[in-house]
Amino acid sequence: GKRVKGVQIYRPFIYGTTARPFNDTDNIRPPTVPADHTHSWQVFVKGVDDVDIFYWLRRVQFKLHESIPNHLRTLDAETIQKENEGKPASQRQRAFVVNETGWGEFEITIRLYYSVISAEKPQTLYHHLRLHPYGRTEQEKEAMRNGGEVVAWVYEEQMFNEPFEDFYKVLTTG
Ligand code: SLL
Repeated sequence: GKRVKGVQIYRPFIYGTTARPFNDTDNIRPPTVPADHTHSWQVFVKGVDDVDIFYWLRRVQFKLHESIPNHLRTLDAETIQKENEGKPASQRQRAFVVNETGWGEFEITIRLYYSVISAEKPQTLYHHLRLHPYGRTEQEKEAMRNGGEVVAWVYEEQMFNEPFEDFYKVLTTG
């Protein structure tokens, strides 16, 4: 195939973590969760406003801390889409997401695999799981709190430079 010369296509997405401390009211520790785990958390990659990204991002691999069982988690868009079949729009999963519990912060390696026809190489992102708000000032810390949650989200734009014609069609027709 040929590349579309002089064209750059951008697709926005969000990645990051959301953490919530276990307490006695709104985030009760399930009985199966070890006693030293202080938080439930999730790491995700998704579209802005949950817009579909599965047509250009086909797989996300999250590499968690080695202390976590089965620390390499691979999610395929195809599998998620199959699980979505027959579900009402409001219940469809639109994110690549891993839900976990634990006690410590660490760096998560996020590997992005693009649509096969894009012929793009996988790309690696690094994201620090935040369980506790951080910052130099109370305002900075407060900005990370969202209700009882600690959010560390990054807005990013994926750029496709001179995409192949077939992929360009997919990108521009949805
Ligand atoms: C620290 N460098 O010492 C970090 C390591 C590891 C976090 C944090 C284990 C969860 C599980 C967990 O939370 N590990 O056992 O499933 O703070």
